[in-house]
Amino acid sequence: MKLETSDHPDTIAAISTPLGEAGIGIVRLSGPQAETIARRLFHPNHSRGAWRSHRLNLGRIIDPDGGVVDEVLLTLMRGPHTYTREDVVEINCHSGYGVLRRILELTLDHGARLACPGEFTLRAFLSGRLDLTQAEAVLEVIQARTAASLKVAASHLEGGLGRRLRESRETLLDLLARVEAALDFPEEAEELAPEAMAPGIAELARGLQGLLATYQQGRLLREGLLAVIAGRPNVGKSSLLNRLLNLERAIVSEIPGTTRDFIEESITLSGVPVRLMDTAGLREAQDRVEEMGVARTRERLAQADLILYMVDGSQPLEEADRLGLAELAGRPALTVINKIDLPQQLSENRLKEASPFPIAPISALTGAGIEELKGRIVDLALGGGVKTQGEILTQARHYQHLSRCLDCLDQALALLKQTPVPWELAALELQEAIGELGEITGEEVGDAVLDRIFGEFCIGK
Ligand SMILES: Nc1nc2c(ncn2[C@@H]2O[C@H](COP(=O)(O)OP(=O)(O)OP(=O)(O)O)[C@@H](O)[C@H]2O)c(=O)[nH]1
Ligand SMILES: [Mg+2]
Repeated sequence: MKLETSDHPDTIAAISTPLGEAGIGIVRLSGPQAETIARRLFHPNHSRGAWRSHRLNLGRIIDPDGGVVDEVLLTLMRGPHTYTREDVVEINCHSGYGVLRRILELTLDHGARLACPGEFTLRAFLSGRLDLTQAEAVLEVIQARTAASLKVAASHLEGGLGRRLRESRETLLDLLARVEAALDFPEEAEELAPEAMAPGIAELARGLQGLLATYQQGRLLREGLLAVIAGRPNVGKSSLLNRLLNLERAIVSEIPGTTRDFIEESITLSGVPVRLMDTAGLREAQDRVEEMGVARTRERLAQADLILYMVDGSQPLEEADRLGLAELAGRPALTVINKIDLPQQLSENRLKEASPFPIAPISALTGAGIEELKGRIVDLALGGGVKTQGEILTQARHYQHLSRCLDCLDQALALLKQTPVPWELAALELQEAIGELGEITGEEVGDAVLDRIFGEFCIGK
């Protein structure tokens, strides 16, 4: 995508709704020619007041080759009170491949250019209507799959995160200005007291550290949590998957080694999207296919945000379980004792010796303990409850820049402790910290980064 910096941008057009059969589809135009193009195509049913801004008009799109294309509702929105701050036209037509394509074609014939992915939102960013965190939040809102992730995305779209980071950036800019002034006028440098400056930086860093710590939860809210069910064959892994899905999704049988590949399905627990994975039972494989299945289980275990290690309560703990649990040490995991409806052979004490993880007793057959298990999955993954209040980081890009910003602030604080204080170096660290925050909000961001961010959008957004 080429970023336009000229004073005479093109007028862009795109189909903004999914291309398919439905009640309504929308073709959107933005740019200086939007109204001119609309006037050529659209014949209002009532000419009086038809071209007033921000009004809905009933009329028809006329094909220059003859005939009516569709009856539509057209809205002309003159800038700057629009999504892009440019003139915007939205044509609500019937949604069908033929209709949408033809109307788009006609706008292009009359001088519009097909929009690049995310170009409407890019224009909203370039015109200053949205900061970069808000522009990214547009995609986040669209992709949100649960009420909780939508709430966080919507608050980003409101601009709370951007505001908070801009305030921090302003504070750092003030500090930097004081250091630089003193460097430019060395006679005043003595007035620079590191003791006066360090507490402010430390406090700012503490606040940003708190924000950084929200990323673990934010990422899970946005991307979902990968929970992998693992354990020896026949302990009831597939039965648990089915129970949590309320669906006979995976084959369950009394023959050990039934599941040979992994099976992934999505559920929502307390507003958190969970990708739930059933895997092939862990044991010495009996043939090539099972061997491949077990290798896949190990791969998925390495990627898991949470492991549900299942043991069979109606059997004594096996050496293989002890080894399996030991292997998981240090990982986020839960030991699930299944089949508690049967007479129990498993000694909880021995299990506790072998398992450093919290223990959840269930019966996948009767459903006992399943609600408690659901609660514990969410608690463990999020470290206690879902937080949707306050600012939460959800994007890897933001996390990286904020981490780097904090590294620079740490460096700056270390420099302030030296005598004499190497002020030039401290100024450089502050500058870099400011730059990292500016990358997040978009105040200091390169075209390549914008290309990457907006390239993820669909055309028409
Ligand atoms: N009594 C009882 N039987 C269960 C329970 N959960 C599963 N089973 C039975 O245990 C057997 C194995 O269940 P699966 O869900 O196929 O076990 P799995 O761990 O997926 O086995 P593999 O795919 O071979 O690794 C089946 O006969 C199930 O009906 C339970 O809670 N109670
Ligand atoms: Mg299975």
